[in-house]
Amino acid sequence: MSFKMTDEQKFLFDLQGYLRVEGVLDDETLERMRADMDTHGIQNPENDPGKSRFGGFLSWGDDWRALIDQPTIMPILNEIIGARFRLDHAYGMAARGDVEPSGQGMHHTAGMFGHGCFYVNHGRQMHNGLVVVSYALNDIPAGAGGFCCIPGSHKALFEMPSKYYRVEDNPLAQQIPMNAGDVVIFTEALTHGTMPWTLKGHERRSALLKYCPHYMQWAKAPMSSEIEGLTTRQRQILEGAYVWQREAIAAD
Ligand SMILES: O=C(O)CCC(=O)C(=O)O
Repeated sequence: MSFKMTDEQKFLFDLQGYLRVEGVLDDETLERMRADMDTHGIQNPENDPGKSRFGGFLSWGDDWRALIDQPTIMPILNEIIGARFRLDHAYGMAARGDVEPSGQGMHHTAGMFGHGCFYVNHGRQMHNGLVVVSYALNDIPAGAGGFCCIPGSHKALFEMPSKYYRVEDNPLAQQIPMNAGDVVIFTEALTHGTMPWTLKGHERRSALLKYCPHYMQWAKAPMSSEIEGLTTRQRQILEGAYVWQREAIAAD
């Protein structure tokens, strides 16, 4: 990789289980991507995380495919997953506040090693199972809802009492505000969920790309790498899980 995750980013990701990176996508790109969502009929989404998901966006154009190997994010994936990271699956989330509010309960904990959710350190090297890169395509103001987590829970050693799995009335759950164009990267080992979206007339619009080590597959099947317009490197990142003679992802 041509540039590296900074020491401060490493400290924060290790400490919190997530990292916010500001200003990854510029305004013109965001404008085009939101227009693509409108063109593809991502309208009137429900405020239910299960029903507000959309897929297929890697076929929508270069702006979307560029998320696969986004230059600011690649060095971070390289550090926290390893040089042979792969994209396992991807979906978008859209939510409105003028329909029945509904959140998605907290899920996953540090102890789920066998399920692909893990966070461990060997010396000063972090290792992760599934890692989520979530792009805010619209502003996510403080208190609006959306992604929330219990910072530091990816290292919890003891079983979490069930009351801390609630997204509401949970003193440990923190919503993570973001500006359009910011990214939050988090390990799935972090206890996290979705707070109900409360803003009327302003949608949550996010794209979530989920990566994992080259030896692991989370989804039932790998994503198709037969999508038109993919670069050689993007195709490589979409390859299925295998180990023998797996090549490292090139920086450029
Ligand atoms: O972004 C969100 O609202 C939460 C996403 C989530 O729960 C997940 O990626 O597993």
